[in-house]
Amino acid sequence: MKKLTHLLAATALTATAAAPAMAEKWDMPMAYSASNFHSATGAEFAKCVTTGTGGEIEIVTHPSGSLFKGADIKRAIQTGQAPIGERLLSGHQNENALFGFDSIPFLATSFDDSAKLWEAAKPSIEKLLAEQNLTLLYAVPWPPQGLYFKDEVNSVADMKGIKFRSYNNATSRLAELTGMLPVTIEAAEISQAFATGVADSMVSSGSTGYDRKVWESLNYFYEVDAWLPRNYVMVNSDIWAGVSDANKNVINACAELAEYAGNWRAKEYTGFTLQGLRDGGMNVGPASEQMTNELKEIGVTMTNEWLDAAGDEGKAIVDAFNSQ
Ligand code: PCA
Repeated sequence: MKKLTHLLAATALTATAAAPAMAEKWDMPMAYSASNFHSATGAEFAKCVTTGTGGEIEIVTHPSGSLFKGADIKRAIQTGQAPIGERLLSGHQNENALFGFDSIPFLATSFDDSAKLWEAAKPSIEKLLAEQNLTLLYAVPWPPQGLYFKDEVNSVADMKGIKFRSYNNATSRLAELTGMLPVTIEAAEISQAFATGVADSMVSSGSTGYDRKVWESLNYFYEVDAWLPRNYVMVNSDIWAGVSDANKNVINACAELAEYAGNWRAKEYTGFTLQGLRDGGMNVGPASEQMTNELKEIGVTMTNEWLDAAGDEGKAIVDAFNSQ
């Protein structure tokens, strides 16, 4: 962190001391609510860049999918409609299975393991993104994923026929394998979906349930700790190539700081939001032994399916993770 602070101070000074160049405004679409810790981290990152570049690059965040919806953010950045933005990495699993490395049930279930898994996967993901004209700036995990239901559920059999809100391929597949009916809905729209009965369950973090006040419709949260998916911030590579070295240094230093702070916030937010769900009136606790064991079996199936789909590179990621 010391090195980082020095770098930041040095680059900020260089940037402000230079003759003012043309100021650029970078709109930064983000999919999750302004109050969410990812959005708060993004807002701090934006401020850091704006200050650090002496206003040469001003980043303005647009949370809650207000500029582009989550599913449209990557394309908007690839095509230069927006220079920078944040998206759920595993949302791209339908393009390439590798993007789903962080949504394999029960592979990495703690913050420490999630960090190790990310270390193993990062070079492959950076390469995939680079091929799509995207440069990775930073990535931050969500808290562990648990299961939300309206009614009490003690086994996979109890899940049969329940309408399930999904957010990527892995979550849709989980619904299929548990006999539920998946419907993909952006986090920004789930409060309404639950209120109107479009869905009665989902897998997500305590954080998203808290942000969307799901206790207004749902009553149970089972702490399954299935996986920790990741959000990442990307910049259009053509635009990145046109940024001065001094400003690139500032942005990279701000990104490093954001990743550090975002990880810290994610951990802090885990307990805080689970308590928030309880305060909202939800039953929060571990799943029954039977349900846990049945979900673990489904996890084995999904791990094998992912390894088949992700090929040698996927296997190398899992092997590198397991050997750490
Ligand atoms: N919240 C996001 C993704 C993972 C999470 O915890 C969502 O539910 O859309």
